[in-house]
Amino acid sequence: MIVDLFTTILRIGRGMNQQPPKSTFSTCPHDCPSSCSLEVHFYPHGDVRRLNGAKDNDYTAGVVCAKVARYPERLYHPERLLKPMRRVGRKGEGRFEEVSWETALDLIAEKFLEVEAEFGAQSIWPYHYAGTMGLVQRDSIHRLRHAKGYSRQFDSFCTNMAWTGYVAATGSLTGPDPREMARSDQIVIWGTNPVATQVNVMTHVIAARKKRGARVIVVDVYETETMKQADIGLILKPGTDAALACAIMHVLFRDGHADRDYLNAYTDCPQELETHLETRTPEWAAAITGLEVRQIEEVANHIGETKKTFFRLGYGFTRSRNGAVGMHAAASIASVTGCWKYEGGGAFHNNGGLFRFNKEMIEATSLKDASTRTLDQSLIGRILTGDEEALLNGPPVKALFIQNTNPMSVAPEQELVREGFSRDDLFTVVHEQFLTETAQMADIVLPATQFLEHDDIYKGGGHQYLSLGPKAVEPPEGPRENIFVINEIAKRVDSKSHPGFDMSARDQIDWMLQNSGFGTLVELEAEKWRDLQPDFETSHYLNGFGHADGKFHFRPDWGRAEAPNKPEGDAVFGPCDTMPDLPDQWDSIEQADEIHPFRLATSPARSFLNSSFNETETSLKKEGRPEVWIRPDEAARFGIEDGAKVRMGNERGAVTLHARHVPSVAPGTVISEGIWPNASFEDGKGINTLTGADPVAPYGGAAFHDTAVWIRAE
Ligand SMILES: Nc1nc2c(c(=O)[nH]1)N[C@H]1C(S)=C(S)[C@@H](COP(=O)(O)OP(=O)(O)OC[C@H]3O[C@@H](n4cnc5c(=O)[nH]c(N)nc54)[C@H](O)[C@@H]3O)O[C@H]1N2
Ligand SMILES: Nc1nc2c(c(=O)[nH]1)N[C@H]1C(S)=C(S)[C@@H](COP(=O)(O)OP(=O)(O)OC[C@H]3O[C@@H](n4cnc5c(=O)[nH]c(N)nc54)[C@H](O)[C@@H]3O)O[C@H]1N2
Ligand code: SF4
Ligand SMILES: [Mo]
Repeated sequence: MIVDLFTTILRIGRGMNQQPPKSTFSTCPHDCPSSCSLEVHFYPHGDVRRLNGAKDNDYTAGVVCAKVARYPERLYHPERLLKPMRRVGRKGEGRFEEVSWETALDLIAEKFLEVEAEFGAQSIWPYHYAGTMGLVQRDSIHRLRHAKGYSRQFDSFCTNMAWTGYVAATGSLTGPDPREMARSDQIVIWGTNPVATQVNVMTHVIAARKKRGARVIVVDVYETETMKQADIGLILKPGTDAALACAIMHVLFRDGHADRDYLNAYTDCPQELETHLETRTPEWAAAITGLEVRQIEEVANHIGETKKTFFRLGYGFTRSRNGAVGMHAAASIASVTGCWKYEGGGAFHNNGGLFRFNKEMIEATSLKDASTRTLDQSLIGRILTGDEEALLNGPPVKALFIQNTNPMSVAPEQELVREGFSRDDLFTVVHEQFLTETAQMADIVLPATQFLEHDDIYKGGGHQYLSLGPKAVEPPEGPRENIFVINEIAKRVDSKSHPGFDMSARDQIDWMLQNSGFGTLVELEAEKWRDLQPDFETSHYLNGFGHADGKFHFRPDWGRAEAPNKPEGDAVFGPCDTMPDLPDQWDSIEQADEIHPFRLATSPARSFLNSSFNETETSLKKEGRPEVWIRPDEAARFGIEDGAKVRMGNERGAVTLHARHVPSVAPGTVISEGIWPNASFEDGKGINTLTGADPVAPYGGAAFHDTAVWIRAE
């Protein structure tokens, strides 16, 4: 009796302690270089109230973008998927009926086994991308793929040209500590729009301006929100960045700003570069870029005179058919001035190379069969419509299992993508948080948890932190995490066994950390995040660059260059043999012509993240409607009034949207911000109707900002 009473008191006491906490920490899972460390605040009843940037993380520094600060809008969205569903209407009609998880998983397994028996395992294509950047929930799909010998995926949407170009130069996907921007005298923000795409860059840039009066230079194809905050904005024609870089280097050599000691010690062929650049004058570059000679001279002079110049090189300017060459040329400027030597100097793109993990349990790498074909994710339209070359002469794709991506919206060559997804003989499973345009094409739709409802671990791209995102709240009844679905399918399809299929997300994280020399989960949990920035000399390549000869390469061996995204085997993409030997303008872009007088860049919208957040009302309201921005003088020549409805098209298709007159766009260029839902365009065809999927040199990638178009008033 007394014992009973005692335990009751204990239980009550414990119950009180178990009150939901007021706040906890997490990491933003979205596909964004900032990978912000978050504080998550709760209501007393346990629901998430708001998110803000962690103040005690010195990269995030208390700041997150507005769309993530409003996260409860996405977490508690009334249209969130809550139940597994099976299609009852025609393909794409959007009519589904609810089924139990058990039924849904059994149906999937039955169909996958049937397809495998008839067409082979490679006719099933697990298709994913970076809707969550968590290593466990994003990459576990490979475990199923490798255990079954399903087709592999070549990731080409995003990073290929940028990483290849940077690593061709430096030999390593690392660089100066991005926090050093705050201690810089001049920051060149090149081909990225951080106000929209990675807001934390601006925190450090603004600190440098306030504390040191640093100058901010922005290079883009129109006046972005970032450029509006700059001291100097250079608006050039898309795909001409290498010409600008060459002319800047020409001036640096000409005017005595080249650091000859640095060049001789740290670079492969400075003399050849100088000779080669003799004809790459500002006049030459002005004709290509649309800039004025005076602008190029001015910026070159600032770069020459300011030793502590930090080049923050983005992805945007590499989404062109010559993107790797552009990135390599821009990074080369830092090696001509030798600004790598200084704190607050050098050229930074991404820190992905700092994170070296053993992912055996997540990915079952040991089960990978090198002979299994690797299908290019950007070519999904061609693949689903039976293009032999895109299928690598293998069997047709008869079943898709999709997590973390929305190809019916984000993939290029949408006409083919739509045709492919509409096939009656294609069995499509989509595991999603919302009924996206891809989920609408599915045979089976499965509801997914959101990041606050599952455990995961994240690595920085735009910074150097390894961060944890522990589960913070219970999901509603229904949605399940990615690894649940993967492990349950594996059980049902006669998969090879692997211990990874029996591990929780926390077990996975702990195993990966321990087997990669990063301690344990419990240790990381106590720290929340860990700073992996190497020492100053290493970060600034003062002990040598990443290539075998320790030099910065002005002369990359395109086609043989080492790159993080280099495909296995000898595959080369695009006309590799005509790539320039030294930094130079390379005319491989989709040129404007009489029929297609404009070049289109599909720059990011601030309130969307790719196609994510285009389901939230606040973001939709802030962005307005799909538009194309055109210079008033050029619009006038084509009789296009401000606000007019227009058709924009090329050989790949046409879209209907509204024109807006914007004077600060590069000549001959038009801008359409954001990946809007297809349904927000008048005839249901979205912006990627116009973009091409042709793999670009040297190692693939989609040239989303490199599209020639015609425009006519409706
Ligand atoms: N709000 C928001 N944030 C995002 C995203 C989003 O869609 N919206 N997407 C996320 C993803 S997946 C990624 S990979 C990153 C990408 O982030 P960024 O590195 O910023 O790259 P992009 O967003 O492709 O484009 C950046 C800028 O490049 C410009 N640009 C286009 N062509 C050229 C060119 O030829 N030369 C130059 N100099 N500039 C050019 C565009 O106009 C745009 O302003 O952002 C992430 N963050
Ligand atoms: N026109 C044009 N097109 C582009 C670009 C461009 O600049 N212009 N940018 C390209 C680039 S850089 C990229 S990276 C791609 C990105 O394209 P996507 O990879 O498709 O990126 P998101 O739109 O963020 O879509 C991710 C989806 O994953 C879902 N998701 C998020 N978390 C989870 C989860 O835990 N589990 C499951 N099952 N699902 C989840 C989200 O709800 C969302 O629908 O788009 C490319 N497309
Ligand atoms: S800036 Fe990027 S990483 Fe940070 S909260 Fe926004 S989407 Fe997430
Ligand atoms: Mo991306």
